[in-house]
Amino acid sequence: MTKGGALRLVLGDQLSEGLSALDGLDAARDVVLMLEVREECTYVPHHPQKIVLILSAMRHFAAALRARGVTVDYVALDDPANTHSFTDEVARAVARHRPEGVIATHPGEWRVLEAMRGWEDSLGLPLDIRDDTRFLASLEFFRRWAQGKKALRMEFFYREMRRATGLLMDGDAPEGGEWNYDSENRKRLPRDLIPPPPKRFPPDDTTREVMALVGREFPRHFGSLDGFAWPVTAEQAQAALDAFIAERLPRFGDYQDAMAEGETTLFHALISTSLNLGLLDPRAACDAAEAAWRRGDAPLNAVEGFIRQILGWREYVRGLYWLRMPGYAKLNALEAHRALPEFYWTAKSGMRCMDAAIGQTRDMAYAHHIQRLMVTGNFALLAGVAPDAINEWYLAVYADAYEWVELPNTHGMAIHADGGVMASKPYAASGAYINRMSDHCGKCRFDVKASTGEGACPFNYLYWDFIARHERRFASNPRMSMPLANLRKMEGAKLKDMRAQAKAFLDQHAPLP
Ligand code: FAD
Ligand code: DLZ
Repeated sequence: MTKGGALRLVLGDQLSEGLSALDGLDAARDVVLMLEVREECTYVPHHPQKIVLILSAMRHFAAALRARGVTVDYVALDDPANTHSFTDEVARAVARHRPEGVIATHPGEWRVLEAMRGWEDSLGLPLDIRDDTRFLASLEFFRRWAQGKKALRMEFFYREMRRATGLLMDGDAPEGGEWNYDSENRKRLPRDLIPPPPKRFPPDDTTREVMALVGREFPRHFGSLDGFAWPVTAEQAQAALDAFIAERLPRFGDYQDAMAEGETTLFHALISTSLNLGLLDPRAACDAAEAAWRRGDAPLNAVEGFIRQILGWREYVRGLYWLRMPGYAKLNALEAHRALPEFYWTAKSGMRCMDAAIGQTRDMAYAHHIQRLMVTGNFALLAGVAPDAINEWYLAVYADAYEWVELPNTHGMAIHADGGVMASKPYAASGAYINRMSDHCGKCRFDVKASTGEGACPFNYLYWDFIARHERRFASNPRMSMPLANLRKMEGAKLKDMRAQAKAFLDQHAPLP
């Protein structure tokens, strides 16, 4: 095998039975190629749990294909002949199998697509790069929607997607009469409400073997391997979704934006790793949530909120990424150039909210959306951290991170580096927001009510330093008129103090040499 057959490449985040690269597979002649390569493990220093998750899920997927009689050529990370790059490993596999052609599915990152585009010439074989059909909107659908539009707002794309899929629709109208119930989804977590913990999947033999390998190979990557509990098969991913729908979906909406001391997951689903690897189908996740609402098991604000994240945000960021790359990654609208403060790697800023978000990131390779956006993202925005530095951090530290989803969320939503392609104004907030949505501030050594002086909350003086720094730029944005008006009312000496304190705090936390 494969004389006359095809070499079918399956990448680490393409672990779906229905993958387009496997369409029409002839088990008698074709070979599936899967590659564990160092280049993919190190192009950013991925969290060890992320590497374990991907390699273990790949090994389980290969075993499932083999059990169905498919020939899988699997190159392991510790294979002495491994050249550790996709391009060179595909060339070696072509030499081994002499296929008629290579079949692949469109990858999730621009840099991989660029590499693939050279393969036809370098291999001297036809290469068929098929669409990735595991999304609810094709790239063509997104392009058509975006065409001629001045602003590409998610909310309008989402409505198109509701119409196109029929999800939560009553004929032509949205169920319940509204498209979006976000205004109901901003509650603080009550003290006596304990969220049910997500389902955990302790490592099996395969995962344990990969954990030992990753521990040996990447000992200096940020993050702990202990406590690994991510789903690594489609069956486990389904069990995680089922548990979420039964136990946490009903309150997902209410507490979607909440943060709380000691609560790392609240009512979130923890399914992004499975969706992004291809272990879970996004449509199935949306259908399961809608069915829970139709049964009366979950309220509409929760179900609409959950479906919007997947049908709206997830599809939208992917469409935007492929529409705007490669230029999108280079944008730096706010001219931010600061290096990443050292506490993004140590969880020792002294700020309770930051250290909680970074600490759980180190321990679990997970933080929920509002921690990513309004804590670590907001800090990077206010501090003026360079887009490349903060993008690399998000891409490295989260188990669900691939550039197609990480980049628009960070670059566009969190740090406004795209100058407003995604969001009409920066998501900038002072400590008051964190105090409203969490109980962190009560236990923090900084005072959230103070903006200057010893012990003032850094988010306060950084916020005003940010607004003042960009005063001229924001003057033309009507959505920034309120903070600008407040800035102008502010006493000059107070602003001066805040700006000096912002500088001192950031200088004190410059990166380690
Ligand atoms: P839930 O809150 O339970 O939401 C359910 C699902 O909706 C998620 O699993 C996810 O698939 C989808 N979803 C929710 N919000 C978004 C969003 N903004 N964009 C895309 N999908 C969304 N998500 C990633 O999958 N990978 C990333 O690398 C990533 N980087 C991010 C970086 C920043 C700065 C920000 C602000 C957000 C990022 N997100 C990313 C989006 C979001 O934070 C995660 O999808 C979510 O926290 C995953 O946890 P969950 O499964 O518990 O999600
Ligand atoms: C992220 C990742 C890692 C850490 N390792 C591998 C690997 O060894 N083999 C593989 O096929 N894929 C890996 N991946 C995922 C790829 O980086 C991903 O497929 C591309 O970034 C395209 O989305």
